[in-house]
Amino acid sequence: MKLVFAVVQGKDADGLTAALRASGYRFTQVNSAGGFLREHNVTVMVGVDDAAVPDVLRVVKQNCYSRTQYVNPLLPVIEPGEFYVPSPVEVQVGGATVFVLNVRHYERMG
Ligand code: 2BA
Repeated sequence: MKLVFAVVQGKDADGLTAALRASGYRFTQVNSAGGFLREHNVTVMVGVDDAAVPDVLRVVKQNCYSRTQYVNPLLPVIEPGEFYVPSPVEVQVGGATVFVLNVRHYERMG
């Protein structure tokens, strides 16, 4: 068994979770934020048999899109009399950042 972690942009989360439900996958979604942009993203955790991993990755790929964001870099230290014109830096985000972990033990209790 594997646990697929997919960090996806907030804008893609509803489409992805609807597609996972439609395909019959059980999953948990956690609201998260990227360490770099500090924007809302969603981490989806899907526990599946090894054989289903390629299909989960296909669903993620079909529902998550790459987007260009612009980030203002931190202001540098400027001396009196100097001035600084900030120019935003282009960053490519997504489609999704995916980790596939081995699961040592899985059990549903109750
Ligand atoms: P963020 O950390 O907010 O990163 C957003 C985008 O900014 C990244 O897109 C990447 O293009 C850029 N970026 C991130 N750190 C950077 C750095 N130190 N220098 C320059 N550019 C940087 P993605 O790579 O598509 O990542 C999207 C989101 O996936 C990340 O949001 C983070 O929440 C997650 N993520 C990415 N790599 C990860 C990792 N190794 N471990 C855990 N989470 C990760």
